[in-house]
Amino acid sequence: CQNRTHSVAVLGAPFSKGQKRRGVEHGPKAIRDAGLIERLSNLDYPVHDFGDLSFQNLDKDEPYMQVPFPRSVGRANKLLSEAVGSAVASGHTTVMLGGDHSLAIGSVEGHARQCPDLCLIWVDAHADINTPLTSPSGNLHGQSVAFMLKELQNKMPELPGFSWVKPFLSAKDLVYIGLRDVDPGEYDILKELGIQCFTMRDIDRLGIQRVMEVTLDHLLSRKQRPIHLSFDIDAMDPSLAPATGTPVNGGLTYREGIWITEEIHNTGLLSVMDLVEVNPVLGASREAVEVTASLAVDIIASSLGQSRQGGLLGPLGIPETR
Ligand code: B3U
Ligand code: MN
Ligand code: MN
Repeated sequence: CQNRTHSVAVLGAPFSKGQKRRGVEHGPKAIRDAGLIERLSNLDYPVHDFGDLSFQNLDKDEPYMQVPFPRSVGRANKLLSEAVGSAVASGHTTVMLGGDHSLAIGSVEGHARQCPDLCLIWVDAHADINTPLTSPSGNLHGQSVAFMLKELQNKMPELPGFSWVKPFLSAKDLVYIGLRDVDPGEYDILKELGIQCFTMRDIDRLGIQRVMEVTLDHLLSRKQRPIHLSFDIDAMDPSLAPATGTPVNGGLTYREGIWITEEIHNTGLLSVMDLVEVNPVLGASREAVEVTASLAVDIIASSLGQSRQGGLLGPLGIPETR
């Protein structure tokens, strides 16, 4: 697990069974169509586009305790875990394009297998920390973090499709940013485990600069370690990211979103990032889809070092006339 980006791997995960609305499986294509690969190739390292994973359809996948498609979600995440693990093992800073946010289970698990001391920054309107027993919807994209946490081990039933996942993350190694729609069961879990959270209210109070300072201090002050950034596009304000399944008003501004990713880039420790929940079918117009996908590209490029301050010209510097 190296720090500083030398090369980037892009991996698409066209998958939507962590929730019930269709369309989010087209997220990877929408983000690529918005020019992702070209934008990343303007930064200074090679970009390897590994294309999209192909997920098989299971004909029989009955709900288990209100949870829809458990076997499909479990299997897709196992495949993704292996793909992310091998991209990280090859030394690439890896970008996973979703797909719904249940995919973070496989993405973070595969990353953690290679880099067991990673820390996780979860940027989202939602905490995605329901257990199957607290979830109001049953949807697995609202439960991803619960599968990861060691402290929730005795609160997680065994779901078909998930026997390969063993909890691997401690509550102290996780920070949330952007929360504004937290279910009662989730609130209890966040409080009981003492998880560091910055809700939109905290961002209003402290400012995004201070929020990132405390976030990075919380995760990195004892030692430098790889960062996993799991970025749900619905963290951004719905005026900026309308094409998503569960928009919530009062989200991050463009500049707050970019500040978060610039600060993460500046640590030199970003190892894997997820960009999830772009749903091109839910945009009210073509323009709504395009602004959402192009925002996703900006967030990814900024995480990987695209700078608002400009960059160097190259070794020769300013051309001379004589
Ligand atoms: N917390 C709710 C809603 C939700 C979670 N994640 C999204 N929506 N995108 C749930 O279903 O668990
Ligand atoms: Mn989410
Ligand atoms: Mn969300």
